[in-house]
Amino acid sequence: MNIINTKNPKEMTKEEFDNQLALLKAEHEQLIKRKNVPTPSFNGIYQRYEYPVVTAAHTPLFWRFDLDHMTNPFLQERIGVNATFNAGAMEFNGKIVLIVRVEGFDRKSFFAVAESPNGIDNFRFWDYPITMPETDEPETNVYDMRVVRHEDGWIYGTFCAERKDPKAADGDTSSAVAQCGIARTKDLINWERLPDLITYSGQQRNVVLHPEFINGKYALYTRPQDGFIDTGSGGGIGWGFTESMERAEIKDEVVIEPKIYHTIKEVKNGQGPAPIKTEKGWLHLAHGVRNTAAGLRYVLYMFMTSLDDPGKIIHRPGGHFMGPQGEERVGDVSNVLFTNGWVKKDNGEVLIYYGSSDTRMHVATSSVDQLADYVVNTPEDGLRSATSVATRNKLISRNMEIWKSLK
Ligand code: M1P
Repeated sequence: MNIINTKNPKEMTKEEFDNQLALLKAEHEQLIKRKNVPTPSFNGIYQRYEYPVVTAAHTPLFWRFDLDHMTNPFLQERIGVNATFNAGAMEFNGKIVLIVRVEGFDRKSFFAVAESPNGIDNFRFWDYPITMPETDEPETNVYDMRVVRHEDGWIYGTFCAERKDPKAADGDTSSAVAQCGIARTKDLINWERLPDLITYSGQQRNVVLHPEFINGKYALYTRPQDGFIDTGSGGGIGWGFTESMERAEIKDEVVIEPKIYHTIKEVKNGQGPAPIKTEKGWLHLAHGVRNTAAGLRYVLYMFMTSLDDPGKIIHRPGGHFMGPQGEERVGDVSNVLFTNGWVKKDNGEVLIYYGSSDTRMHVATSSVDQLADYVVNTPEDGLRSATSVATRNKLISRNMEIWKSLK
């Protein structure tokens, strides 16, 4: 409901202004406090939820509107927020926090913390976005932070730092260079910016710090690529070590999880959040990208690496773990699911956070046991139609007797 006369908008009186603002505030509170409910769908692997957990409309009104009647008599939204997506996630002081990629109407992304008591609903942004220090070579855009509580005692954020390509031809105002920005914090408010990761690949996105030291070194999952959009000879998930995070440099980057023809990761893939340690191995969540006549399609998939060597894959379930559905399919960049945050709780529950179509954030719930079962027991992709049929036929014949005995 609007207080202002939309047919003949004129400066609001102070009373109209206050009333309209009260309405906006009440609507905003209602949105934030809306109880989220599981969808009716069942797959035994994870549970989706009805409502996105964070949307642009969840950002505080005081980030967007000038609330002073004197300077804003039309109560205009002065600095709009376009989208809230691709959030890192962690437990922090007994709450679930998302380090959300917030994108303004000006197309610049920044990070902001949204906190919830249960991780399912009631996400509320902290009053101020994160003020991320810049390096000596300031980037144009930052996005997609992975947060990791490392065993060295710091919380690290690794994120994409994007700059205009200095080699771009005259008139090319699109080409960019992506590198891995690094910052660390103890309180998620004060961040110490460290130099960008040095690798010997052209570009980097989707770089994730492994939470434990490996042979006394920091270990990172990378995503080497030649160009900003096209991965060229890169495009797989890489793995490498650095002595220090204060001067992070990977001299030897090995692709451990390559892109593969005619799969869900045919064009490229990227590590999602940092892996979760289980008795069977490290659980990994990632995104895979393929091309279609309608553009790129991004889905989530999983794999498991060895406890002895987290760079060695021991289980590769075929196909996608989660693909865009319903409203998730549509947004600024449609047909995209992307993840860079999940939280394993002490009781084994796992909260999986994913962005849809570069627009909004969702949650799905699962457990370490369910995810490990999925990863270990889902057949691998046989890479041909014939092998897919053979694999499915095995399941069908094992099922037939049970199926016929069902009432
Ligand atoms: O627009 C879809 C996604 O595109 C990029 O993904 P990738 O790093 O795999 O190329 C990222 O910009 C990501 O933020 C975005 O969601």
